[in-house]
Amino acid sequence: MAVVLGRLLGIAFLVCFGTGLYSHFLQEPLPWMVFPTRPQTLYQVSQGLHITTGIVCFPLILGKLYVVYPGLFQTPPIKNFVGFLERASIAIFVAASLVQIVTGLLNTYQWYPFPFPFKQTHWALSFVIIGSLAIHIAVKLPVISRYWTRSRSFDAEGNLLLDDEDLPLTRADVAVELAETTREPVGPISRRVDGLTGRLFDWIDSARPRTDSPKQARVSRRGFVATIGVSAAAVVALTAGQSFRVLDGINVFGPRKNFVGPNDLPVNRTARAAQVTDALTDADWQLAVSRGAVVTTYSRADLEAMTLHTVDLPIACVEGWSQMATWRGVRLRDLLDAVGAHPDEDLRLTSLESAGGYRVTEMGHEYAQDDLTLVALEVNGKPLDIDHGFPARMIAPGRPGVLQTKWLSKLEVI
Ligand SMILES: Nc1nc2c(c(=O)[nH]1)N[C@H]1C(S)=C(S)[C@@H](COP(=O)(O)O)O[C@H]1N2
Ligand SMILES: [Mo]
Repeated sequence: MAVVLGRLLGIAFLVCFGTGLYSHFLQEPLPWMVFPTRPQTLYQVSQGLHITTGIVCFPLILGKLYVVYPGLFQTPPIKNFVGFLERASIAIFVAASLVQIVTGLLNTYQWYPFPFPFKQTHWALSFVIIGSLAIHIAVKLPVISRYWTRSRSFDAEGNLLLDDEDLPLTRADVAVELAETTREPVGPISRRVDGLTGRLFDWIDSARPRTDSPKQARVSRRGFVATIGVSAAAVVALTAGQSFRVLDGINVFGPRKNFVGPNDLPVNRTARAAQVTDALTDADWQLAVSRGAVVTTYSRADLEAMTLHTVDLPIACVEGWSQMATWRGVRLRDLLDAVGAHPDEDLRLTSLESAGGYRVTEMGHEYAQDDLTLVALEVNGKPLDIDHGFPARMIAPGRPGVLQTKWLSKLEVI
């Protein structure tokens, strides 16, 4: 069970790490990075996977800790240097993982009852986790490779031949070992496994002294697997609807519900929270588009008078929730062409918002030049609500929600 859960956790952590790196670099790209803009739902899927996989880690980690719990209290606590490395890496791994998934989950509810910044901590801990996992696997590598390379076989007397230990291991040796063990009985398992492993179990079973009455395991294996399986399925089913439409109907715990909010779309940060007032967005509002000394300005009426395009693109928040919406507005490229921007030039976006980490952001040329990237004026058939970024907001394919800037005021070619 420890190995099975360990493998599942290994996969889950790699999925979280990979999708996490992708999300991180979308928000803080290295200078040479260029990102794919298709499929439009790429970030929605990758971040949905990140959050959902993170949530599945809860039952998996608790299950794994339950299984290995007795091993955590061995005596003596540390046997040798490798043993020390192993236990230290596990201690760090377990602690970091628990902090990571708990604070990650709280972040999806935008609840921060801890004294450190979420984003930086989440980023740093991911390397602590992957690093200590690598040490853990490295320490276990001899066991792992022995498992995959060992050829098990039996001699004519039915003694087990192992290729790297004192050979052969006799029935009598095993009987002595078994008499001292208090693990669950192996009998019933042998009927369910085939091949060499099955023969190995049969063989061990046949060597077990008949007088031996092993203590019952704490929980039956079947009950344990069912508990982990059902909890994992339940936490996914009851939250994944925030990221994956098909499960929307049973989204009980996910903090955002589809279609609930102005324009039938949830709001992340309200105009009020961002201190964007009606006065800032009234008829005097203007969008300035510039490249060096060349500046053009547009009122909302000017933008409405341009060729408008309609696109279906999701808002996909880093916190996991996402929703598809139908946007109508001016193609960004048309505005950039008007100031003579080159196809390989990036863009800086400024919002009316007075403070906040996403007031000023940058957009790579791959998004700026994309047909689907709009300065949106309407969503879902109605003018943008002020909470969705009225008078105008950016919407581009495959970008995290945080970069879909609301209440635009300035676009500068850089
Ligand atoms: N100016 C500005 N734009 C912003 C934000 C913000 O805080 N300020 N929040 C972003 C985040 S985190 C998300 S998920 C999306 C959500 O868009 P919505 O509120 O219209 O659904 O807007 C983005 N645009
Ligand atoms: Mo977001």
